[in-house]
Amino acid sequence: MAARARSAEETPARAPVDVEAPFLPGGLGPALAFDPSWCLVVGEDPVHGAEPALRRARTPDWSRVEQSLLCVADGVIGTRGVLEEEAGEDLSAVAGAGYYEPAPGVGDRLAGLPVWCDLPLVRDLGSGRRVLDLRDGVLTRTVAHDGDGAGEVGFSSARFACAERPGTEVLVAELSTAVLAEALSADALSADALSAGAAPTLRRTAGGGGAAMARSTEVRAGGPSRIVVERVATYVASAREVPAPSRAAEALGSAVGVGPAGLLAEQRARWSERWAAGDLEVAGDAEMTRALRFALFHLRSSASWRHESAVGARGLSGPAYAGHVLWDADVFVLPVLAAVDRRAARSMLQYRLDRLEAAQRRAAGEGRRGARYPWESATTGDDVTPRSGIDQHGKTVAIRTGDLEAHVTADVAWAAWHYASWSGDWAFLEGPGRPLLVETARYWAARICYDDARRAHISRVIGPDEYHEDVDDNAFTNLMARWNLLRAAELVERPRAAPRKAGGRVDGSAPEGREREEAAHWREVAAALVDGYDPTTGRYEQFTGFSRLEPVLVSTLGTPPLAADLVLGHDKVAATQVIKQADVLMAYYLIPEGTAAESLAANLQYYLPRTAHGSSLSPAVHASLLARAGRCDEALDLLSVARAVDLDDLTATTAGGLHLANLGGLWRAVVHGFVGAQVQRPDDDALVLDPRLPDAWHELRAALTWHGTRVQLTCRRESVRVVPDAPLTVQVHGARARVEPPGRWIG
Ligand code: IFM
Repeated sequence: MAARARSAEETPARAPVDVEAPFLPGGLGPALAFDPSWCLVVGEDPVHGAEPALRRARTPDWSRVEQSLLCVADGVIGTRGVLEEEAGEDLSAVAGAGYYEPAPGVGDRLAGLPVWCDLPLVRDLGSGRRVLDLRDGVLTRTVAHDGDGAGEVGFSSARFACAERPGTEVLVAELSTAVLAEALSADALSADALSAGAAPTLRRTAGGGGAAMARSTEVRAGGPSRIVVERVATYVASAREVPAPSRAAEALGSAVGVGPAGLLAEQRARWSERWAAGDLEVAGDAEMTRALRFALFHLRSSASWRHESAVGARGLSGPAYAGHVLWDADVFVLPVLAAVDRRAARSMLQYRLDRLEAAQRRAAGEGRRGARYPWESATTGDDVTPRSGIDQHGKTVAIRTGDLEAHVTADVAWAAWHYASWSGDWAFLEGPGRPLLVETARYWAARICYDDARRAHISRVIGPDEYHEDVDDNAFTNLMARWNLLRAAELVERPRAAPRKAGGRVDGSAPEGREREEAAHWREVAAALVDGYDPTTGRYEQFTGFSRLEPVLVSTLGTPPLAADLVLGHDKVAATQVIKQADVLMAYYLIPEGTAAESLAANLQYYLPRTAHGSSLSPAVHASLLARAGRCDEALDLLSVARAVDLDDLTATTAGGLHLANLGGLWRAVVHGFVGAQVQRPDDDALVLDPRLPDAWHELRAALTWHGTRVQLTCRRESVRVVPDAPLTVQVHGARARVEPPGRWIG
């Protein structure tokens, strides 16, 4: 293994291509030692060998899949893994969280930002070997160049998005002059040839927003015929106003003052702190471990601790779903961040809180009290779900989720409660979170209708299973609505620590006495809401009439995951019991305490064979529930399917960005499914654990933070080691124990 030089003077003229180069390019400093459980390799992969042909064959534009996988983001700005020589032409290479622009047909969509990482290299350079090191978020690229002689480096680069200062991006490249594009080669050694002008680039959107990008490029000689390029870029972007370019310039000045090596040191410190606060490892299984860390890495990269975080279904890694925020954010991404990065979870909630008024407007538009959150949300919080799309035959079809997929309102309330349950933060629920719980409960109370027998119903909805539209009394929606009503009632009835505002009102809506009366009404509604549960079978009926549909099992159509709506056609699938994704089972996933005792097994037994996993988020949900039901080996099988969703582009849609809900599902399948962490209430007085491992695993390690205490868990079949950073009460397999640092084995 040949050493790479660290400074311009020391850089050899021809550096051999080395799989494990000990130094990053351009004097950036030592590389971290290669570790397959931390490093995602694209190109020549020491774990898999050559890139699996199957993946490439299935996905014609595999390079766009790589761009999603290799995205580096800091919660504010995301840069897809575009090649430096192609970056300038790619309109979706760089995205900003919440930086939307109006677009016909989709309401708002993520707007492209000026690209910062483009370099004028020769076009046929090839992508080389790229490694995303999840430990510090540094993406490196090493390309041999024929002109340099076989096996020698023509180009190498290191790129990262500064987790410590969101909106600041760094690229350091070292290259042979032979890889510069023709027109530039004569001047390539001159520092000015590649330097961008000092004035920030300003872009405006049609919606009154804008973005400023400032960048600095330093070019220096790196030895005979070699140059080093150091680039730092900073962004300020807003969907609502055009930022002063000076803000980007100021941030740039500060970052350039620190310099790439200093920024890298900050980056490593921040990520090492992050990994100490939240990590997963399956002992002896580097591939699974890497997939879990890949999930944690990208989830953390999708939100920042800044005021609010709009986390789209694909985060900052791609343009699919126009960057819209769906329940994916609330019930799949937020729970992970609540356990590993509380401030980022809080900032996701702020996004919803800041759009409560829009949700109230929508409810009012329906002639109802309360707040109804949109199925797809962007800048204003108005519903931006497209009303139609094109099917596989080129036919225009109606999209009805925006009108009918109402459960998102309860999902948002669940996210607020769940955040408080992980953090132990009643103050959040009693303060900023309270109007959200109250207004969403009001919506459900206004939405229900009573029948002659005084049973309450919610009609005309779509549940998570989007194959069946416009159904009545969807069990998941009703159970979630009931849960929302009861939690809001509890909050209103709870003696308050904080002084009430003038006039005895909490949010300007109702005096205290009336609120309590309202809470009593919510409890009545919750009790009257039908949920489709049949005590004789122990099963919930997914919606009224589901059991009368044609009882088709997915195994008769093919091997899941499959798009059964494409196999059977939209109308035919709706006439069968084939479902797209967990629906009834989603209730067990989110609110097990709101489901009938001991009924998970019967519902899993019934619904799993009917589930096509036509949505990417479905396999991980089932993995979690199967583990809870004690079917751990089947759980691991589905976890392996979920792992492949993005890493193997299982659904051929990763080119549009990573499926964040699936990534969140992977974490949850391990932490809730296998570790058995149950976190239900902010006043839980113990961290409840109930580990169950599949046969193939002998040890599972998890680091997370519960109620402000950082804890490392090592789960084995018969025992758990608990290492908290402060005294902690745990309940393991039903037995309570107080654990003091430095921790101990239990069981
Ligand atoms: O939100 C999901 C939905 O549940 C199923 N279709 C894909 C959406 C975006 O991930």
